[in-house]
Amino acid sequence: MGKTKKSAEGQNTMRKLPHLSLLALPLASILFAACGEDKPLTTLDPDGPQAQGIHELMTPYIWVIMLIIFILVVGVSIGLAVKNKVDPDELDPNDLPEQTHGNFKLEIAWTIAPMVLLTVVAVFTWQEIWDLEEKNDDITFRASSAEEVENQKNNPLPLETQLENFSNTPLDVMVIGQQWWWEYRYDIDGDGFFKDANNDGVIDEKDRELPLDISLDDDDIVTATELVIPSGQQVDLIITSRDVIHSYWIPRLNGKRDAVPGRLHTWSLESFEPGKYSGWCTEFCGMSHARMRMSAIALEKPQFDEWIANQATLAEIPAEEGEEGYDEDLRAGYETFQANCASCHVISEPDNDPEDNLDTTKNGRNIDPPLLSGAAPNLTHFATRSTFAGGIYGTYNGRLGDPNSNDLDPADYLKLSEFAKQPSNDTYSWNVADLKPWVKNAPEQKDMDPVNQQGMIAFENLTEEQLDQVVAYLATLD
Ligand code: HEC
Ligand SMILES: [Cu+2]
Repeated sequence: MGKTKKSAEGQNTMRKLPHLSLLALPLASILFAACGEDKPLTTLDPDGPQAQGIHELMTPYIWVIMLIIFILVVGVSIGLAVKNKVDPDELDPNDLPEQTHGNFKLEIAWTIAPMVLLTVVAVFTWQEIWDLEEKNDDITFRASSAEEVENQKNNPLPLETQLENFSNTPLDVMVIGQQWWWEYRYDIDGDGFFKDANNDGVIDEKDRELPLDISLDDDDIVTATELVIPSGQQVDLIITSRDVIHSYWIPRLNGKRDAVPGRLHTWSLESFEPGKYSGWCTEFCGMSHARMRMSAIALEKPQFDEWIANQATLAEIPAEEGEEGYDEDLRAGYETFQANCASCHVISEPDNDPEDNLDTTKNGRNIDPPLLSGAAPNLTHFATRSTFAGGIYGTYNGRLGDPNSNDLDPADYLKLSEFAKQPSNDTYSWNVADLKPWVKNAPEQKDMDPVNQQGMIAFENLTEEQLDQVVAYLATLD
């Protein structure tokens, strides 16, 4: 053991250094994480009863249990280190501490203590899980009898009555995950989210078990990415998927719930106040999983009713040449859209030709769905959404269109589409800079695989003029 004092000391510092740098990394990341001004995904700032319940469960775990364990472990370590401190000058490498082998009492203690602790944790966690599940019990899958189906078909209620009934009924929204965006469906006519897909005269679980692209009711309001809800009331969700497993998560409103193809999962959200609540798909779902975002937009109930009433309207078809209000560019944009885009995207518009009845077995689309997933975002009211492409781009320039901002002025949100019509407005303007490259070559803007029927194809064949016209037409979808 011919070690000199110097080399022993050198080794000590060498040994200490990596430990310090290992500590610096987590410390720095905690510090930097706290610096972020916008924290769109925080669970620590709940704003609804469900999220608050989860938060209240978590807080004592962190601050009581973890703090006690932390103090115990660190305290005992420091205490022992201080108690057994040896002056390096007097260090005798052969003077080993007393060697012990096994300590029955200690081992029993440190087996039982965590068991007791975890049991306590489990009881409160189960309690919370049950509370959350109980909230979902309200969701009923409406089954409609033969008469109801017949009646609905022959005497549909006037839109005004539908809206009134809708407003007075607790809100259910269907949420469908798809590579790589979320679809929302509002059952505006009150006959459920499904139709009599197997043609046996009733709408029941047999229809719900069929693939989504034939079982879903075409009459519902269909939108994407932004889940608009009334604040201050519970909204029940029915969550499923068209392709792979996704997971729906709006952290400030509730925990996560998986979207599994072929299954209908129930979940609920409620926000205390109006606002924008960001979310992200949280189950790895392929190439653009990291770009599959969404948000819940909570509005005061009267404003929500206003929003729904607008979503329930059909899109306007730009006037033809010779008709009043003819705009050459808009009409050309519309025609380009019909020729290139309508095979995937639905825009619900008045159908004047009864002969032209869409094949109801194909979910309102008159062609075979060209996508594996079975759908592309419904664009009927595209200009009322503040973000697009799975919430990664703003449809408008300005705060509301910023995917990373949680700012929401509900009044502005409601009249967003008006800003599209006044390009010179400096608060918000139609985001041509992101929309045009998207229409031209979407796979270049967001990784997707259109060859394998996942996502949108590129349109390199469209001229600059045609692209401008299509983007201008999209702005009319208010
Ligand atoms: C092969 C099917 C297909 C065709 C054809 C298609 N799209 Fe798409 N489009 C999609 C899919 C799928 C998405 C969703 C992609 C995503 O967000 O990951 C999408 C997204 C969009 C969006 C964003 C919608 C939103 O709310 O997020 C716009 C706008 C759009 N497409 C416009 C067009 C236009 C204009 C055309 C015609 C020039 C077109 N699309 C042709 C499949 C298609
Ligand atoms: Cu996903």
